[in-house]
Amino acid sequence: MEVSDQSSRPEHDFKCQGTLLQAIHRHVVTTLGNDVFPPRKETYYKGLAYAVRDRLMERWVMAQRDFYDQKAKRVYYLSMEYLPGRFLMNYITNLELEQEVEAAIKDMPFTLQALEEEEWDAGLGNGGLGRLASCFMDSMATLKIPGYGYGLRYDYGIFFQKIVNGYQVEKSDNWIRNGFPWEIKRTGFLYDVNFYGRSQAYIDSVGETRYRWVDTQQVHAMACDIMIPGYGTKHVNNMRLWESVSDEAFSLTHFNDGDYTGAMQAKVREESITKVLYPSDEKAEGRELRLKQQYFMVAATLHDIFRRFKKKHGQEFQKLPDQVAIQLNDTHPSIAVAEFMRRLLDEEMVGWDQAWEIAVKTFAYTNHTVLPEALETWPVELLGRLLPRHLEIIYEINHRFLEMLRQDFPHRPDLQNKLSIIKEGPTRLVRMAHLAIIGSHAVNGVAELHSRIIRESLFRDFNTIYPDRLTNVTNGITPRRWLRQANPELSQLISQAIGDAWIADLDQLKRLIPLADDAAFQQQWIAVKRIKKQQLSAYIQRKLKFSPNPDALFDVQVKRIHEYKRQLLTIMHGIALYRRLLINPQLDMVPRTIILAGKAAPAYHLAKNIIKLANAVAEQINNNPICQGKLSMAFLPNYCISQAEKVIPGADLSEQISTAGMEASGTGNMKFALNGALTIGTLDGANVEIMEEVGAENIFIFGLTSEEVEQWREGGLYNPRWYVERDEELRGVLQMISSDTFCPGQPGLFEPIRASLLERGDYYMVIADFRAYLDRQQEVAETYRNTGEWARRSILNTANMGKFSSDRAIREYARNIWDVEPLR
Ligand code: HBZ
Ligand code: IMP
Repeated sequence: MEVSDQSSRPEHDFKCQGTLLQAIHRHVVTTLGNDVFPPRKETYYKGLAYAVRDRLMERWVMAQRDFYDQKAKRVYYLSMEYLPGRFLMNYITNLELEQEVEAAIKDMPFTLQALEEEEWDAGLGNGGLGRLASCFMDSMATLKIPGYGYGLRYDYGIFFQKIVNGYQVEKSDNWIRNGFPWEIKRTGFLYDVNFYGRSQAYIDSVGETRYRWVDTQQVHAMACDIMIPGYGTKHVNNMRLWESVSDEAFSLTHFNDGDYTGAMQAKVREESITKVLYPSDEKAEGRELRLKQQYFMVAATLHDIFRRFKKKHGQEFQKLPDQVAIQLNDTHPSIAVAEFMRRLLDEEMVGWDQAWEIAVKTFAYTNHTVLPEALETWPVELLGRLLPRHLEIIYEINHRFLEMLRQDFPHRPDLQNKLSIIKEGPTRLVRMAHLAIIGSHAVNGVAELHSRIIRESLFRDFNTIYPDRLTNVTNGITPRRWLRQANPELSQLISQAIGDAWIADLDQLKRLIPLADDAAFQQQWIAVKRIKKQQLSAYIQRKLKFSPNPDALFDVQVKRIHEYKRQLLTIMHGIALYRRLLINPQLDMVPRTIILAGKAAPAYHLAKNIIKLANAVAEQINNNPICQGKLSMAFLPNYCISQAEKVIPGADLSEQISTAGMEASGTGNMKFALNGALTIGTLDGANVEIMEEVGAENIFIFGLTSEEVEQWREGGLYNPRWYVERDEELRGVLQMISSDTFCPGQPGLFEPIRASLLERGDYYMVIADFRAYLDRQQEVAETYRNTGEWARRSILNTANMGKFSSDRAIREYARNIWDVEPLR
């Protein structure tokens, strides 16, 4: 199908306008079937959502035309997870509609903020990896890069966390229950996705052996589109999430047999592929349904990519790498390498060598973790049963790869086993990271330190054989959501001082540097922080029924709960302060509120035990009169994007205290510093680069370095008991954890925590860093007493965050990995 060329198309051949209020009313009445009177929050939220969406739709169609007209190279970001959070304010911010919206609803009995609260977060991801994908969507659109985000539209996103009696309880997250006004469902637009069956060889018309995949079972993929507007541009990108729908033709045979319930069961089975997001981060999920999800996303996406390519370029597949870049967000979508080969070999009849060259030029892979338990492998048996043709292709890729090693590295026979895609053993495994590395022209880590660890240790031998393939792109965050939108008060202060160009060019924040020493500006800065702390305190009041004093130091750690992230250290510090007060109730200390939030993977028992400990300690501290006005602690339930937007701007101190070498990058660290929090952190992930940007004197660094951690582990040099014997306070804290101080009537409740530290070797070296951490915290408190000095450092943190804009990260991907240019 050819679309008429641009010369025959009128410049602006459609108009969908009118005032915003008219549009809201029209949607309330005609789309939602409601009366505009009396105005109800829920219907006005939706009416406004549709009205705002309309404004975008027109731009979106124009942008899509531009892609084709300019024959632009397109970027496809493949990710099993996205965490976009709420859309309403994002659209309003990026369309710069704030004032128009305020004017439209000025006579309503509710505020824009109240309407915003009507929206349920789209929580289609676990944590950093998913949120990074969403920040990248925002930056690609802002930079006018023709980019698509492809993923899955899970019916149930990351579970809703309740805290019941101090324990995490998971509730299903039925996020679309009240409808989702931002998506456009392409109900008539379905692709088949195949599973199972077998590979069949045949001789084609020119006498070549070819293969086809037969006797498969089919599921359909339906496209659901969400528009992604850029800031300060009319450019709009698309995020396409696939939903699985059942094959009615398949079920029809059952209906004809009169087996109504059998047919319904088949329908339910098929629809279940996109039913729910797997809730574990940093741990590979070995279940068949997870591999099905991955292949389902990949197969539908590549179908779309090939369709779009062929529409303009027919069978000229040698042009594919000039027209298409595919980025794999971790190994989760890496079966795409095999599917891409299958399409070229079996469906487009391209020869192996040419197909492989095209594949490698097209793919790139981002690694987000060094944790061994997170590196995905699939049993050969499972992959071969679900995707028999793909296993054959993987074998062939591996065979040729190992042959290349034999020829080019004859003196390194060890590489055969180490680098093979197949890991031999009682259960033979397919190593997805190896497939992704071999099938990509670029592999990147997400912070300098992480990329160095990848090159020198995790993928060291790959770095030897492909010396230019492993590279770095340090992560970034979008300043639109994480400053402009989450902190309008600070944004306004900054814009008053230096103009608003920083929103699209974050390096402009450097112009705040001279103001860091300006006493009047410091006062304004402190006043804004105080407002954000008051708002956070009110939020805590709503959630937990107590409101921390906004003059206390707000000490915050919010992220997924993980041993390597060491929430335990934060809790142990809280216990140590509490213990000091128990020993000396008159102690003069800087008032502090410790705020924690985060979800634990449902099967991660120790992480859930840590949540219980946090809640138990908080309850005692908050109810003990000696802590009044000096120390309080809050564990906020259900950490999610919209909660992060409330918590981060209210933080004074940002805790980024992972064991060095374990956190690939972190992006929360960037969000806090951008909002003027000072960081207490280890030399891990992007903290290292944050220190370089803000200066070592404006950040509180402590603890072992990644080199030390590695040496100590390898040499078996580390003995936590050595520290315990020498540190009376540490002993006291551990004693309080392992006694029934925080679990009266349930002795032994926190024994697993004590055992992990003292019996099982303290793998994450909590004990080793305890003293250094407490000393640094003491220094934090002393610094906080000096309000002017604290404000100065806070301003300098914000001022030096330019590097951590996801716009910078996307420019690096575009230039160094994708070779794409922004649209004209
Ligand atoms: O990706 C995170 C890293 O831990 C963090 O350091 C980094 O900043 C961020 C963005 O690069 N990784 C994750 O969030 N990983 C997951 O959420 C995950 C989800 C499913 C899995 C494995 C990992 O099967
Ligand atoms: P798709 O994502 O390739 O299906 O295209 C999305 C939109 O781009 C379509 O709905 C059209 O608005 C526009 N479009 C599709 N094909 C062409 C073309 O060949 N030239 C110009 N615009 C096109």
